[in-house]
Amino acid sequence: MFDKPTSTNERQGFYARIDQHDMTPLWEVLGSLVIPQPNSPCVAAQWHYDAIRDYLLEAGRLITAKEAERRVLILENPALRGQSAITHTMYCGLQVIMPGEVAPSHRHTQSALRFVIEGEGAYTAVNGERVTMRRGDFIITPSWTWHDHGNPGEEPVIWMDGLDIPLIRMLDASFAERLGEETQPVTQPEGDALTRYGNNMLPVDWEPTTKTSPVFHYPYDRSREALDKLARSGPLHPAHGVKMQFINPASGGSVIPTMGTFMQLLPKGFKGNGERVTDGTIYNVVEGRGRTTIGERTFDWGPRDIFVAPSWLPVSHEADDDAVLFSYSDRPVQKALGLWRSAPA
Ligand code: GTQ
Repeated sequence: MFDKPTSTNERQGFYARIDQHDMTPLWEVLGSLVIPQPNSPCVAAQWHYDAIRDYLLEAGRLITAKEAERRVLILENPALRGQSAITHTMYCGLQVIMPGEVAPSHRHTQSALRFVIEGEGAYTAVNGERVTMRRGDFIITPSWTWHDHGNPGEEPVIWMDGLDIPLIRMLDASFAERLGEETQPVTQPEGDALTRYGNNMLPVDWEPTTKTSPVFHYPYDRSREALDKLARSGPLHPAHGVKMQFINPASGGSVIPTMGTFMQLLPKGFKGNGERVTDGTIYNVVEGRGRTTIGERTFDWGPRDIFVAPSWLPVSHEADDDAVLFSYSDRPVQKALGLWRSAPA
């Protein structure tokens, strides 16, 4: 859109002289800075769970959770290798905790979400409360809250970690510290926060003190039941079926200020229209089989597979069975700044 002016010897000489003073001319770069529509360097990509699960278990034998602090294999966007990023703003990893292990308590300004993929019997502890992780559960660790994970059960437990690490890095706003104790003191009975804040009521004298949801566990059975009823009663959105966003009951906004989290149901036989959105999105398949076309590529998926759709590429889903997809992105950040856009593709 903004074409570069012609190059002359005189101009090149000028650029070389100002270069010595850490300056450069805008007119040489404007066309790549201010572009008519998003053109993400990120690519669409997929990780089949079956192909990577053995590596997670191998990591489980290679290093302890304690030594690693967090035993995680990071899923890197193939176009952003070395940056610990699955999109420009979002991080994605798969964490494994073996029976008997504890991942020690720490806190950081990065917010985290956990989406439970495999196994039962591990817990994550947040704000003095432990929550037992079950498949399909969505759990958050808000910014600057102490959190530790433990597995008193019998089997390895694996979940997906979504964090805003690249965004916080860009903002140079990372702080982190260790508690010093392996586990934080448990002060609340299990389920307390969900009962107190997650039943369409809030304690009468309670005022929020943070921008994060006071509910930190969104159990799968509740989300699944809602999606199922809504899919039956209709109408379906032509591009995304029934898609719900998880919310902070105190604000009606996103659960985590920097990350939007969603769960959608695509009924058996669904063939969605294409749609573009500006938030690059990470999907985790909970149930069902189908395929998603992202730009020029089509990815066949089944339970536990993960795929990523970059900003503004057309995305269209098809489902062979009733399919449920969990997803997350930086949508609340874009919305807060008035930047988020979507369009049919
Ligand atoms: O569980 O606290 O995947 O601090 C990356 C950084 C998980 C965690 C990650 C973390 C954690």
